[in-house]
Amino acid sequence: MEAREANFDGLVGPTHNYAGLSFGNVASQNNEKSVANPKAAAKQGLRKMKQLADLGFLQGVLPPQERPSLRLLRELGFSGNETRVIERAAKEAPELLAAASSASAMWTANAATVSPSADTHDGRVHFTPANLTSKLHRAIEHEATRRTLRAIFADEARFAVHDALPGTPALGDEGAANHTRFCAEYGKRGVEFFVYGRSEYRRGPEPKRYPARQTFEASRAVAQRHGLDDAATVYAQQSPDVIDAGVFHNDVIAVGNRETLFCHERAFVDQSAVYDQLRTQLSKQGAAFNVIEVPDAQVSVADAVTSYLFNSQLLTRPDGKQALVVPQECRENPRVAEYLDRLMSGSGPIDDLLVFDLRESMKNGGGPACLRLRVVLNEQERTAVKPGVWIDDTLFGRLDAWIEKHYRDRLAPADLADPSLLVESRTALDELTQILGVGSLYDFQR
Ligand code: SUG
Repeated sequence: MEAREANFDGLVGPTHNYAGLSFGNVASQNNEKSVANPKAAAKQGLRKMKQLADLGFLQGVLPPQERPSLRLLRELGFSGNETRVIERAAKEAPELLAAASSASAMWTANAATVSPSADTHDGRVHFTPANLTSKLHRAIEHEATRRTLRAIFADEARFAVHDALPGTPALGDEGAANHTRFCAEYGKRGVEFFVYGRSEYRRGPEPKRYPARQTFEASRAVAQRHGLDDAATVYAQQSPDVIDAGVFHNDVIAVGNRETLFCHERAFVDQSAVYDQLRTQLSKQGAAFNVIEVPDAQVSVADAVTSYLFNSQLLTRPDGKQALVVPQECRENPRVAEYLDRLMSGSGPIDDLLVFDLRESMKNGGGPACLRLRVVLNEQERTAVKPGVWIDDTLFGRLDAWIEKHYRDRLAPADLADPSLLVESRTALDELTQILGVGSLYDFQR
C-alpha cells in the first residue's frame, strides 16, 4: 500500500489582480495597481501542473472561489441588487471591493494544514482549513475551502475535514505554508514541523515592522485536532527580523521533504536547537535528517525574498531522487543562480532543478510552493478522491480551453468596478464544476 505525495494546485481565478492587499508581502505591495493578466496567470499555473504530471508526479487541482464576493460586500453594508452593490462599493470603498475581488485562494499552501493518515490518532487524513485572519481578503476563503475539500475528500471513513479555527488574532492560522512534514517514507509515521511567527500568551520576540500571521497557539491547536503524537511534533519560531524583511510565511525561507530541510541560515529562532529536535524526533521514527543551510553570505534574505528560492517545491521523483521546482526569478538573480549551479553540481540530496515561469502569481508574492497543497495519500485514499481533479492530458486540454474561453487578458484595478466581471466569473465557474465533476460548490449555484 504505497503512499505518495500529491500536490493540489490552486487554479488561478478570473479576477486575478494586483491590489496591494498584503502588508508585509513585499511583492504585493510593490505591484499594487499594476495591470494583471488573469489568462496568462491561469495558464502559467496550469502549465506547471501539466509538466509535473508529465514527469510522473501526482498532481491535482483545486477550483477558484467565487469573486467578487457579494456575500462579503453585503455583510459590509452594501445593499441593493448585485450591480448596485458593486457600483456602490467601487465608488465608496474601492479597497473593500478589491478585498472582495481577490483571486487569493489560488495560493493553496494557505488553504489548509494537512496531516497524513500515518501520523494521526484515528488513521484518517486530517485537514484544517486556515482561518487566514490576518488579511480581510483571505479571511473570507475558509468556508468555501472547507466546502471544496469536503467535496473532493468526501469519504469520511478516510478523510476528516475540520472547520477553521476561530478567527481571532490569538489563533491566526495560515495553513501549510507554515507546516512541513519529514519522514523516511511517505507511508510511515513522520515528524510534523510547525513554524509560527509569534505567540499570543508566551512571551517572546516579535517582528516590529510587519505582522506575524501565524501564532503558536494556532499551530498547537491544529496538531491537537489532528491527533498528532507530541513525540512526533516540533514547533519552531520564525526569526522576527526575517518577517520584518518580507518573509510573511515560513515557506518563503524554508522547504522540506522527507529527510531533507532546505532553508536559509536565518530562518528560525534558535536554529541549531530546532535542527537538534528534528533530528532526535526523526531518529525515533527511523529517519535521517539532512539540512541544506544557505548562508547569508551567499544568498541574503533580501535575495531570498525577491527570487523566492525557498518557495520552491522539493519533490521526490518516481525514481526516488529529489527535484527542486523554482520560479524563473531564481535564474534572473545572479547570486541565487550561482548558488543553484553549485547546488546542482554537488553531491547533496537534490538532484534536479525544474524552472517555471509563474510571473503573474509571483508579482503578488506567490511562488511554486504557495500555489500547491501537499496531501500524502495511500492507494486506498487516492481511490477515494473525487477522480475529476487529477491532472492528465484530457483535463489539461479541457482546462486550457476553458481558460482561453472565459478569462480576460487584462485586468486593471478600475476594472473591478465592472459588474460584468461577476457574470463572467460565475459563467466560468459554473462550467468548471462540471469539468471537474465536483457538484455544486458555489453560493450562486445553490
Ligand atoms: O497571502 N498575496 C498572498 C500570497 C500568498 C503566498 N503564499 C505562501 N507564501 N504560501 C498573501 O499575501 C496579494 C493580493 C493582492 O495584493 O492583490 C496576496 O494576497
